[in-house]
Amino acid sequence: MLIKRNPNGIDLPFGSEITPRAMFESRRHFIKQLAVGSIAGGALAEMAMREAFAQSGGTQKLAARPNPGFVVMDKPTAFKDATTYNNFYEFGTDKTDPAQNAGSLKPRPWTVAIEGEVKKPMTVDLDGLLKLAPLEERIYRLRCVEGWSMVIPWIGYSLSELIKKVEPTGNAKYVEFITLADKKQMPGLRSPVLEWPYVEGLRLDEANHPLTLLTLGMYGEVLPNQNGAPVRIVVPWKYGFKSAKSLVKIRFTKDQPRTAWNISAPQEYGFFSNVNPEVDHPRWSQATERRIGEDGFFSRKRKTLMFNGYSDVASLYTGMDLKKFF
Ligand SMILES: Nc1nc2c(c(=O)[nH]1)N[C@H]1C(S)=C(S)[C@@H](COP(=O)(O)O)O[C@H]1N2
Ligand SMILES: [Mo]
Repeated sequence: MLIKRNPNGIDLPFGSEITPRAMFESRRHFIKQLAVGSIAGGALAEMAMREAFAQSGGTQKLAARPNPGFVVMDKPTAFKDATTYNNFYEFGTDKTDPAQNAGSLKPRPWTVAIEGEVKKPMTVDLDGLLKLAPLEERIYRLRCVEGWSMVIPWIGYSLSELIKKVEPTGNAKYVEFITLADKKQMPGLRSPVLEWPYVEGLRLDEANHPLTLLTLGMYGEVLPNQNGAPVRIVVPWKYGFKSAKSLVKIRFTKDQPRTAWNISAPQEYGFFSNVNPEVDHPRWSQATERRIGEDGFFSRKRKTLMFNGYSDVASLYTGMDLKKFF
């Protein structure tokens, strides 16, 4: 694997579309402007935030071909909202914690081990993942079980592309997603809010559904740390907690994997976790949702849609009682 180190100390993949020089120049310009006092308060806050993202690696461009077959028509959430209102308990449980604390995550070098019930287990590094299949931009809704949602232009490719490379055996029925748990990089691990590492899982047919996205970027850039750098899963018809961030291992199994939220509160978070306005969470209704960025006094709540609007997936669940398998 070839790695170049740019002037800002961020590791860059060789040959990717990055202009460290321009980034460096604009930072110098920013510092000069600061010195002569020509930046107003609001702009300053905005630039300071961009600066923080630059340091966390979040401004590396990532080219992708838009895939119009996987685009919702809703207006995308502002980048600022999508990167400052997050759930990533490894960095704290407040919505603003991940943006504040995830600077300590080192997304390079990084490897993902693929193992278990497969004929061709492999360990792949980030450049390997970036080259495994053509990168696509897809605009997906993501709805958190807490009752808020976002619309994000993700970059990645169907997880099925990776699955076919490792050739699951006839025993493989489920896929387990295991994420990084490193106390040195993740201050939230000191708290026992969840069992670490954060683990999620899908049935193999769900994992192979074309919507299930192996995700390496968003908004034309690599994933910001707080959004699950350098690689996560996005399963748009399921509650957000299924979309595990900062993946280090993908394991194919015979049995249904234990999952972090199911372990912590099985009566509240089932294995399937399909978005379903008809099945309430024991402590609140799931009928409506708040779109992040539309939180004004007059903004109405949106109706939550079955499978988050991705009705094509219904065929995965024919004959199943979705009230029982919530
Ligand atoms: N490793 C890890 N992945 C995670 C979480 C987490 O705490 N740790 N939170 C989940 C939850 S509850 C949601 S709603 C989404 C939020 O993703 P986003 O912040 O990128 O929008 O990430 C999911 N993936
Ligand atoms: Mo969530």
